[in-house]
Amino acid sequence: MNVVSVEFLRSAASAADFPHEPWPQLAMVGRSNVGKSTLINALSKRRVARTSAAPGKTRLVNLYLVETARRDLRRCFLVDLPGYGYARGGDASRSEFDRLVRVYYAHPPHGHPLAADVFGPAATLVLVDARHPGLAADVAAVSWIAAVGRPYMVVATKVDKLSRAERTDALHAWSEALHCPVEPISSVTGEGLDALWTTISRTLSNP
Ligand SMILES: Nc1nc2c(ncn2[C@@H]2O[C@H](COP(=O)(O)OP(=O)(O)OP(=O)(O)O)[C@@H](O)[C@H]2O)c(=O)[nH]1
Ligand SMILES: [Mg+2]
Repeated sequence: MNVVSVEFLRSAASAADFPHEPWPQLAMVGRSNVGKSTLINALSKRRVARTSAAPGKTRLVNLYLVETARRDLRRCFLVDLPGYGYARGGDASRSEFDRLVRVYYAHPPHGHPLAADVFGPAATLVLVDARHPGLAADVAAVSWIAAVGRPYMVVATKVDKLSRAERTDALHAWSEALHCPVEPISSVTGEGLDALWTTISRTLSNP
């Protein structure tokens, strides 16, 4: 995937800050520390998003505008959302996202009959940690996203930390738990990222 440029647009703290531009938005959803911001950097091949070994780094809706050399997807937004599972009190099975994320999903994407002048996500990339198959918070998040009714795909991050045998078992367990395909990726080795870009382009260019 040829990323021509990537630019941090802004951090959205309320609905007025969500994009007004018509480019399709891919929202990154996942537990805190699963690797959302790191994946944005890996997909862009630049260090634009702030990452951290401590969970809870991303608190707002961070918008990254990507320009690509693909004819089917000239521009899109990669949207870094706050992670879940890091609430005070540690309610790991919480099934609803933070208020800001729910407001974000209440906005239809550009081209939708109800769309106004502020747009929400066209599709979602759900990230789960390959090492922890079937976590309740992730299962709940995927069913929440599925209920939104927009396209979504699931990737299992950090597969570089698993042996071949462990990874086969983990991926099998993940797709059983979520009842959908789960693609292995690693932002460290780059594994699965070209295929992921292809899926992203196909999804965002055919709403
Ligand atoms: N080994 C390995 N480590 C990874 C990978 N992706 C992310 N990490 C590490 O996981 C930690 C968390 O990554 P972040 O990208 O900050 O996680 P996040 O999902 O954005 O977390 P929040 O902002 O708290 O929601 C960092 O130490 C990353 O270096 C991966 O594919 N492999
Ligand atoms: Mg982050």
